[in-house]
Amino acid sequence: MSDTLSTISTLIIEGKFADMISITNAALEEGLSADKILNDGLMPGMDHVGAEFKVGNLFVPDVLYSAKAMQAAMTIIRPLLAETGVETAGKVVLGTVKGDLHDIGKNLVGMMCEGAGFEVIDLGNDVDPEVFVEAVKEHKPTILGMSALLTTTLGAMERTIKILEGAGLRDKVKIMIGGAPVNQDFADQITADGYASNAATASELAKELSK
Ligand code: B1M
Repeated sequence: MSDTLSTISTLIIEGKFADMISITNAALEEGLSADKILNDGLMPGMDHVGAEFKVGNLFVPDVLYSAKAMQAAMTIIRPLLAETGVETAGKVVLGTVKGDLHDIGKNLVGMMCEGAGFEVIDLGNDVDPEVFVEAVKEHKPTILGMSALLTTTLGAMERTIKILEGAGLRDKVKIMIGGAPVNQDFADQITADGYASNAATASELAKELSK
């Protein structure tokens, strides 16, 4: 890993959000691509934060500073990731499900999909099933993407699919789901069209489902 990528990971871990703009610009000036900065600098840092939070070595405020640092860097690399898509691959309506405020992973999925050439309509977090369904009606996306990070919010994915079925829209859109507690078995159980374990495979899956 280059020194700059390693510094980016460290700054994410330390939550040094004020330094993220300058280090991200320095990485770009060094010739590092936006996706390399994301995959080899920012994401390893965030993975480390998640692991340390889990074992109690980091606390909620630490994680929030790291998330803020991640978001600062993303303001610079988001448009660059989006630029790498040469043609519109389709439309993705994306959101974190009802009751769930985690949006870092969902935002990464959105950015990777933009990078893969999709137009992304991000509904944010804590999204009601009915709001997802309304967005499908309004935007007619190729893909509906739902993210959940809490085991307690997984049920909202199934509720959304049921409401889509009730509205006669289920066969109009492919459903992609993801998030730490989600797996392929769960996707099969709720009849989602696909599951991706990370942002990179999510954009590949979105392309696959759009064929
Ligand atoms: Co929360 N939190 N959190 N948290 N948090 C987890 C998820 C947890 C595992 C931590 C732990 O206890 N070890 C745990 C859930 C336990 C469970 O349900 N099994 C947990 C908890 C309990 C909570 C609270 C309840 C804590 C509390 O208040 N007592 C609370 C809930 C609030 C709510 O949502 N209602 C809470 C709050 C928070 C913060 C606000 C402090 C903050 C969120 C900030 C934000 O998102 N803006 C936070 C964070 C940051 C985490 C951890 C540390 C990191 C999550 C993250 O951003 N990871 C997390 C621990 C962990 O994951 N190890 C934890 C980095 C991100 C890049 O990965 O989100 O997994 P991830 O996304 C990946 C893949 O999953 C996938 O691609 C992404 C990129 O590669 N993916 C998709 C995600 N969505 C996808 C969608 C797709 C496809 C792939 O298709 C559409």
